[in-house]
Amino acid sequence: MHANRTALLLLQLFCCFSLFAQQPANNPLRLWYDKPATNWNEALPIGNGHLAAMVFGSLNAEQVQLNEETIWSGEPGNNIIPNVYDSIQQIRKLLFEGKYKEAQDLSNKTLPRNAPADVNYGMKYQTAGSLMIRFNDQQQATNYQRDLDISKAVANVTYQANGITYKREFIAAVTDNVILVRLTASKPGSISCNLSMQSPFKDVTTQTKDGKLLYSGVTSTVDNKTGRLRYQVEVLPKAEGGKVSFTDTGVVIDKANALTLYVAIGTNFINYKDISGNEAAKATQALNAAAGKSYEAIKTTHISLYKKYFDRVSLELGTTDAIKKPTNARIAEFGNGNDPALVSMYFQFGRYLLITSSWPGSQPANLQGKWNDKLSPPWDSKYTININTEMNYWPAEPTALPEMHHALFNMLKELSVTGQESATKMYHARGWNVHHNTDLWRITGPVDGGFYGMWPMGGAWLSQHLWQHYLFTGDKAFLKEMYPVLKGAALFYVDVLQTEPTHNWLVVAPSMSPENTYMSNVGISAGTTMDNQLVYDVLSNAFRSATILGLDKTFTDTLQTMIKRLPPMQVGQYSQLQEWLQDMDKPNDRHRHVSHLYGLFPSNQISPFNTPEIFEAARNSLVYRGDKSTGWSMGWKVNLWARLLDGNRAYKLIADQLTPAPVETSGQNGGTYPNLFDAHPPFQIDGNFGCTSGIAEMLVQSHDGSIYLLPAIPDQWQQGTVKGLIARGGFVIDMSWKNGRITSLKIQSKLGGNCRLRMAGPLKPKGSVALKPATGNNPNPLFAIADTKKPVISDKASLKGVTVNAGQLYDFNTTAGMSYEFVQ
Ligand code: FUC
Repeated sequence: MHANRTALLLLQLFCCFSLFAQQPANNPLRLWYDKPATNWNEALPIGNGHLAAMVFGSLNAEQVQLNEETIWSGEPGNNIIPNVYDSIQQIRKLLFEGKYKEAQDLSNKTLPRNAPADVNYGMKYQTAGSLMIRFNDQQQATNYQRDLDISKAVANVTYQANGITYKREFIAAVTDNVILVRLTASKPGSISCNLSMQSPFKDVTTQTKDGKLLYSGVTSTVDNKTGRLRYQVEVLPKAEGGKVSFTDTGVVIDKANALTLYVAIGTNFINYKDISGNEAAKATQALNAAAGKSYEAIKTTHISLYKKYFDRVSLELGTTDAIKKPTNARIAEFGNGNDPALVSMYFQFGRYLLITSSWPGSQPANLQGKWNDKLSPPWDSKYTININTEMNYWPAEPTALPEMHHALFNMLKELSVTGQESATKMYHARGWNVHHNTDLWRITGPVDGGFYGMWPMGGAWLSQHLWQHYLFTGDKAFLKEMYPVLKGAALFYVDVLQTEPTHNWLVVAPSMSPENTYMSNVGISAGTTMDNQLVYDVLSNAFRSATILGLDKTFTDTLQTMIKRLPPMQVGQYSQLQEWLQDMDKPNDRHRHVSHLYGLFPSNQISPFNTPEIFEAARNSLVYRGDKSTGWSMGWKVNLWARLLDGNRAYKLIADQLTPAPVETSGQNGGTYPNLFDAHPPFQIDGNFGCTSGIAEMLVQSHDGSIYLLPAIPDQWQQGTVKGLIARGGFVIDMSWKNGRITSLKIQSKLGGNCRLRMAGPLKPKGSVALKPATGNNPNPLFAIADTKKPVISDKASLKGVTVNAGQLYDFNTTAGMSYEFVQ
């Protein structure tokens, strides 16, 4: 090598390593550890929506466990069970006669739990295997650190051995569809390793060709679906110096100065009904497109594009010495320590996971986002849509990542097609529906039999996300594009609602309050509270959308008439919000689902100001349910306590979430793994997203006619600063606070219109626009409140009345594109 180039290389290496030496342990957005991962829940996730990887950082053998988002078992096709309509009619009759056990028995018989060979209960998301990088002996390593910098979406491993500093970097480039691994060392010629692939798939082919390591296979056959999804992993090693040689199934790198591995994965997936693609051609194309660029070039554009999204929101809740400890120690000590920066990192980690799992153009995040090392993951790692998939997208709008929400919207468009089959064949109804699960192939029939599976509400819940996106963005073109999906979701309920005999209310039957029972092994019901709330929302959203777009007058008349006939919410004998149409709740019911509180969060049908009795009853229900539960259940409860305007209780749920995860088999009590992944247990990503959303709800709420600033601040957050949270109406909020009072506030209006604030006290204008006390309804249509019916209250209930911190309401008019500043 030319002397100047050697000097330059040494200078670069010196800069690189001295940078590391100075890398502050106090970067607040860095998960870091002083030991390699000993299991998957300690490894660190990277992803670009399409590709994902878990990095272990082991000394002798680095494992980069790979995923590609379309590697699912099976093949295209729906899972409708034929000839069930007559039984559904019969179940309706039994329910209305009060023969609940008989109704459940018939449902179980009609949709058996143990799948007959010809029924498909949903496919499995499967791993792409692992790239293994085996090194020569380095067991005497010192100063070991591995980290994930979520402000840049880069993972690193560094250590010293034999006087040499080694560094590994990992990115899943959001700019190029490749994963890159970069190995460097402080002394030239120090990188010697072997590359190979390993996988739990048995029937795979590994070969070396054209200077690459190639690995290919086909996914599993499950239930009645043959595995036809083919994939190919391609690894291109680019060494600087040293020698690269190939064996039949591996690559040997000898004494390189530096090594970059470009990893691409292709599949034959084109869309949910077309798998005629060429996996090898797709992998090669992605690899070739990236291989012409240097690692540094890809890394630079990757970081800057990632930051465009990530940097929109910042949150500071204070920093203590705890930040100097490894992340696993901080989780272990959170309960008895003082570590507000762990909460802000956990909040931002949720945003990191949303960006890296749902990058525009990708599939929506499944139960594990995109990270899975198994062939048969828990619950198949598919989409459970009676809570989990929705929860994944709760943070999308308020934490300023609406582009990531589109992964879900695209799935909705597809479900609105496949769901017509279940609507027509099972229910003789127009429109579309989906039950409690779906997968890559957009199945819409019942999964797991006539108990869990008899829940025809997936379309009603998922389609709320379309309307919410509109409320945050005011995007009428989007509303118009998605209107057929919203209309189809509503049309299904127009056709299936049944008149229940006692009050002549219109209800869904059969259905259930997700996964819960009101009698031993009986959950099937008519008119559960959650269903009534969901139907209210889906019909109202279709009505409002059609009205805004000036469409479908006859249809909107029908919707209006039907909305009037929906059941009111009911307060039962224990002063609780009833979960079922009949007063059958048990105060000792600790079930993880809190479905009847959907009306409180994510919906806006329960308000301390407009429906105080229901608000109080909802709070009683949540108290009865208790705090500790599965990870996602606690994530939901953070949002619910925030909506109940109780910051200390919401914080308590965050603290419950930030306790070390119990062993996987322990069942119901969730927590957090060392890598900050949520534990159901086992790992399930929804709890991460739910908690991120809940923290945003503690800071800003905008569902109840105004923007409530600091609605649920716990004692622990005496002061702080948040920037970039989004409120409905397209308002961007930056604020600082001290002792619960806002000290400075900046509101940027993207859409213009009236801005109504609810907050603890008055603020002075910094410019010419002053706040004036608000009266009457908010004239901004994006703040319209729910028209919730008066509740029916049991004679046995004893409501005490609620006192909440209502703050004061202020209005000011805004112009699109302008910012407004206020100070204490
Ligand atoms: C729902 C939940 C379970 C689990 C599963 C994936 O069925 O009740 O707790 O999260 O989804």
